[in-house]
Amino acid sequence: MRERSFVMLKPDAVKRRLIGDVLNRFERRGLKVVATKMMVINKELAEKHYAEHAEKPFFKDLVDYITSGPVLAMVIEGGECISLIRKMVGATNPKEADMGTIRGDYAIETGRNMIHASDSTESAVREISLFFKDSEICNYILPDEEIIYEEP
Ligand code: IDP
Repeated sequence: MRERSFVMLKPDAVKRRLIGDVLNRFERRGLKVVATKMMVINKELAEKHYAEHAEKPFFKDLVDYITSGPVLAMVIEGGECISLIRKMVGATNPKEADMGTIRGDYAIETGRNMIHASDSTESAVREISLFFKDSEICNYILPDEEIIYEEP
């Protein structure tokens, strides 16, 4: 099995009807979606997910934002996909995000930056287990994996 990342489309992305556009980017890249869940996150889960920011001045706004509407939580699988997806997502502040990245192409403000993606193996494991049971993650093989990877 290749690396897995936890990715979440935040409420602004869902409300702006950008789910398809963003998922299309990951699929075109050759990555594999192995779990998805649309949900409204409660305050408790939001605070756990963003626990590392608990002392930051923007924490309350962040929790309010992420609980303000539906999110699309997902697990994406692919070769070294944690760093790959972070590159595709772009800088935290969309004004500094490169064109061609998701935030650089669609977003303007840090507090409405559309998407979350795990920043390390440890975060990915922690975040996936916060949002998904093992039984909700699908193991399957795509036929083009032998084309996309040198060693399928
Ligand atoms: P990341 O999402 O690019 O990994 P983090 O530094 O982990 O960035 O911050 C988590 C989230 O907290 C950001 O995506 C953004 O929504 C929010 N955030 C970070 N810094 C600020 C800020 O200075 N003002 C408002 N929101 C912020």
